[in-house]
Amino acid sequence: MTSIAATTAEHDEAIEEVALTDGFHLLIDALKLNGVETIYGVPGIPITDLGRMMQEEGMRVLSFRHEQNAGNAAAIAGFLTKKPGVCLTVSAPGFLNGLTALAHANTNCWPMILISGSSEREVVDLMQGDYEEMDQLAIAKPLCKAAYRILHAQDIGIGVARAIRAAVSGRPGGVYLDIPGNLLGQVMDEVEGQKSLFEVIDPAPAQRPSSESIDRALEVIKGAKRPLIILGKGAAYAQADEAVRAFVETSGIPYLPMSMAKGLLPDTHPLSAGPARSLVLKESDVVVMVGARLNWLLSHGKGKQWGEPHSTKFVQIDIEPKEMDSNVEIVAPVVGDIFSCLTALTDAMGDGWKKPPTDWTEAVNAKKNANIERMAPTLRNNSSPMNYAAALGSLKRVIAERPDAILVNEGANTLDFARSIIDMYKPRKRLDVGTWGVMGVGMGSAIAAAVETGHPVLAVEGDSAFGFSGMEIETICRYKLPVCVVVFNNNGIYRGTDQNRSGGEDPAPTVFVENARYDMMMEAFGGVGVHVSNPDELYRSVTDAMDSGKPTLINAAIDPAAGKESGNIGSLNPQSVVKKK
Ligand code: ADP
Ligand code: TPW
Ligand code: MG
Repeated sequence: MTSIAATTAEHDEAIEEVALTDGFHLLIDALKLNGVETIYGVPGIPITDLGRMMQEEGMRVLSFRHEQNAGNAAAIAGFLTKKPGVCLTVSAPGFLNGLTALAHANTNCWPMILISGSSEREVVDLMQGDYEEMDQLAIAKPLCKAAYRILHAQDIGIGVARAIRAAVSGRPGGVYLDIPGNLLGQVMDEVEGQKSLFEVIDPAPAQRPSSESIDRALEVIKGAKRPLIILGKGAAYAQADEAVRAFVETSGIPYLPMSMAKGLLPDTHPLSAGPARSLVLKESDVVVMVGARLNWLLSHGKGKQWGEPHSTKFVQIDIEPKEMDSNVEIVAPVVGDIFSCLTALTDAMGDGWKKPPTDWTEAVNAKKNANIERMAPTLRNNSSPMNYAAALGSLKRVIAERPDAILVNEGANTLDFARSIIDMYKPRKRLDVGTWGVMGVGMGSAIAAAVETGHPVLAVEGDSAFGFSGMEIETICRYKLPVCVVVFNNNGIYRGTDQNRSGGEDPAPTVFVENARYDMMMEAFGGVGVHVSNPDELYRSVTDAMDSGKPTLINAAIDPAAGKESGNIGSLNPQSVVKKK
């Protein structure tokens, strides 16, 4: 005989069996199951409720003022954490705003997923003019590593898994995931739904190099008289910090860090050749590229910068086989992940390894010390108006005293001077304009850096660069993030002194309102605003901001005549042959 209790339990079970879930909850559960804890985005149809529910379900949802900044935050979150940063946008215009950041992440080889709501497929495909209609999947495809659309609630688990694996495996990159609005409302059996979700197993498998490639690389390195290691941001991304240190120190080879690889080993390391950059590029005979590409940032591995006649031999370590021979011949390609490749190389060097000839390492050191000495007095000049070196001398001290702080940096002169003046001491502490040299990554990067790491952030921004994402200081204040923004205010792009060549009333295209007070913008949102005009004031106000952790913006008046056209890369500007009469 069945007891009443048993009957009730059976009855409850029957009710449970018909329990339902929907696309909203399946998407949230799939992301959470795969360790996605933070979402960067802007709400609106059809994803407003998704954001609310994500927050309700314990995710951190950071709501921005513009999708490009949310996307830039997700991109840098990917770089910092080795997990895909996720950006959530509305259809068409929001999607397009986020797409710039997705393409930026892809260009930099950082894992990011842009999830965008989209409108009714039936209407989009017949081009019938839906609200924010756009064939987003087709548009995203050429700009990212992979693009997927999920049409059915039962495919959410697979769709999210594919997006995650595509973003982080092999060469990391940007992935687009299209979520038609009506997917979110689709209903299915809860038990079946949960069964369809899973955690991706080993999303970025180790890729070990062949032993032949290791032997070949070592033979080339052994034959070098003037070897050099170049560390790129791929090496920083790989989080193989000890393997990098062991390879550099065991080999005894001087190394040059690319911009975002600064701090992988401290810039004060005896083997750092940073301050002797021109010499080592020109004179080295064998260069070992570690997670760095021979693109424009290295003059494509050829030309005057590399010494003429050109005789440098390249060894290249990269996870992407297609990168080999992209610009010049790679005599020893080593394809695999940085950790596996460097560990194999260091192990194979063994005890009998011969360090590079001392006349080479001594020449590098002599040049390096001479350059450091030559620069020193310009960093201590306390005059007003400040030039770049004087202002950055203060910020160099700040970072030396706070090596855990994250430095965000963009602009032209503001970028180039800061990169060479401010020493970094720890890996992944310098975030900047990346492979494209893009302006506008500043506030997104600063927000993600604070959110993902909990460390204080110092954002050193050209006044033009800052303007691209400046509205996000409201976001910084709203989430009470420990971000100190320093605007290097020279009244314009490169300089604030240009004149309108027609003699007309409009200002020249490169100049802004004179002596603008960006600090007052910060005050409008309840943050701390400070105006400074000499290096001592700058040092004190940044120190106060970093001590307090309060959102702060320091407007640093820089001599409007101090900057150079395009900073260090003025030679890339085309020249007109027409002489003005
Ligand atoms: P930089 O601008 O600092 O010179 P790039 O962005 O040009 O650096 O190059 C980074 C390189 O690192 C890319 O070619 C990418 O494929 C590679 N990479 C990224 N992650 C890894 C990894 N885990 N192992 C090996 N190579 C990697
Ligand atoms: C998305 C072109 C390169 S650098 C720069 C611009 C507009 C601004 C330089 O002025 P800033 O720095 O920031 O005040 P400073 O110290 O030299 O005065 N649009 C995008 N990306 C780029 N790179 C540009 C335009 C550019
Ligand atoms: Mg400027």
